Amino acid sequence: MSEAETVASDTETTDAPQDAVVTSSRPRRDPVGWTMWSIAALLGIGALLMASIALGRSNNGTSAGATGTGGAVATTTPAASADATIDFNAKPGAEWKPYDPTLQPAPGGTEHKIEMHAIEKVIEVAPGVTQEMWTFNGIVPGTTLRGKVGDLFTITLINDGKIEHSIDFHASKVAWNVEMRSIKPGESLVYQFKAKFAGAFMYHCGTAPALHHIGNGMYGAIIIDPPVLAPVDHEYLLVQSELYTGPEGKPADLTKMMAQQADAVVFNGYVSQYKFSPIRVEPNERVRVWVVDAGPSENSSFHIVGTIFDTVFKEGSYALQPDARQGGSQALDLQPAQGGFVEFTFDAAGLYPIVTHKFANVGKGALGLFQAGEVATTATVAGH
Ligand SMILES: [Cu+2]
Repeated sequence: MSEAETVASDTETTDAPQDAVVTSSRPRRDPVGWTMWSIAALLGIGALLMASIALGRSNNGTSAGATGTGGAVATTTPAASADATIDFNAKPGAEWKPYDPTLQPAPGGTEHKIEMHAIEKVIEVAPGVTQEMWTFNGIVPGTTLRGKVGDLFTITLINDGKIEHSIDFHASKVAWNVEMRSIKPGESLVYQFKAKFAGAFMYHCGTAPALHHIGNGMYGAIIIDPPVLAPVDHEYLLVQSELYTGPEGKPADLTKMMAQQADAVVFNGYVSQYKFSPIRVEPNERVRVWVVDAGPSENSSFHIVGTIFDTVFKEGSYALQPDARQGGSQALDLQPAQGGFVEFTFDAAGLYPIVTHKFANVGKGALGLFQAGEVATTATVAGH
């Protein structure tokens, strides 16, 4: 496919579903079809590279597990080639609903009694691709928990699944062999802890191999608010993770996880989710985005094109706040199992891509959009 043909076919995607804006019922024109190209232009990546990323997906999907040389490779090749292949140019169907990125405030009170169900469930992870995810409460990421320092959390974990599972809250100080023990299908346990420290914590299933359970969807976020949290107009949560596809409708591929050969890198469990369903805010509104890197193995350089973070909170501490230092931050760097938040505004109406600036992963689905105000699609397309 020539560059011109590729661009032409990409512009056809501007007729994507128009009803998917997350935070607003206002009608909008779908601006996303050209996004990969506009980001490429913005960041100085050539169209040929983007085309090769797009075209290279199928190669990636079939070659995973078949790297290197030697006799062992041949035995893994047939299984790997059966893995579901993600088409990064495909669009979700009309029934698709995005994972709501809105972070609700902590519920009142100082005690939180929560039921968590470990359950395997077939979930769409990319347009036309489903996997049997291992989940907390049937969603990936699992249900978000939130409280403040000093709160008491009493979680009942119920295993409604087919295999053993467990839970490990990074916001807790408890014995691994007690609260984090694995339970069989039909069993339950009570995991209680007092939140002693503020942060954007990960929780996950720790049943061996933990790599497989985290890599197949058993993760989520527990937010413990710091005592000082400035008022904002919107709060969102984005959890970055990888996908290592197994066959269609089946669990993810542990071999690819061990080789760190991710098929996709995603925010909130779905390829390019908020490209398909931009997060709607208004210019000059203050926005706080909490970010947790669930991994299992990839880091994040969380960046929003077109703005600068004036506040950064990472791993329990403010790295930056608006003050006489007049500092600005361009990216929040997180390793797996780290979290924090950034605060910012958008100065003008328009589209603002959400990425990890580890840019190989943008072409693999670590891409979203903020839409600030009304956007004239034709004008923005012409601009690129
Ligand atoms: Cu598990």
